[in-house]
Amino acid sequence: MRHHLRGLRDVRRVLPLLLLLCGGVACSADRTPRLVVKGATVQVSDAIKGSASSFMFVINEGSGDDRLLACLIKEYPSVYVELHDVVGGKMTMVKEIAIPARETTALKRGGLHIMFTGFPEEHETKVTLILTFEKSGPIEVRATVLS
Ligand SMILES: [Cu+2]
Repeated sequence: MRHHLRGLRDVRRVLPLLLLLCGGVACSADRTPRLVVKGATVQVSDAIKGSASSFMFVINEGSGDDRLLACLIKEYPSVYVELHDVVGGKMTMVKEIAIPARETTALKRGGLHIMFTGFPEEHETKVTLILTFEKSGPIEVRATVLS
């Protein structure tokens, strides 16, 4: 009886380790994206009132592709959001932003970015962006507001 209980306890100890290995290198068929977002900023436009763009680096350390589908500002949920790219020098709305596996996708000036309309004139110096990814789901990111 005592021996049996001991065996159960050992299984319980080993199980999390197995799961951990499976999430990492052991399961090569695994196609899970692992996202880290860094350097997020919101640049308020001085030319167009209420207009702002957001830039950041989305690092995908996983072995699966992902896609950015939407964004929301937690503090200002009524702000209108679009995903944009710049094609041939012209800003164009896009439905999604590809986040390929093992790559860093830069949202930057003159390229892919998030566009806000109706960004409040009086605002916090930092806001929380809720980024929604197809596979990774919602990720909250603190962004510095530059004006
Ligand atoms: Cu734009």
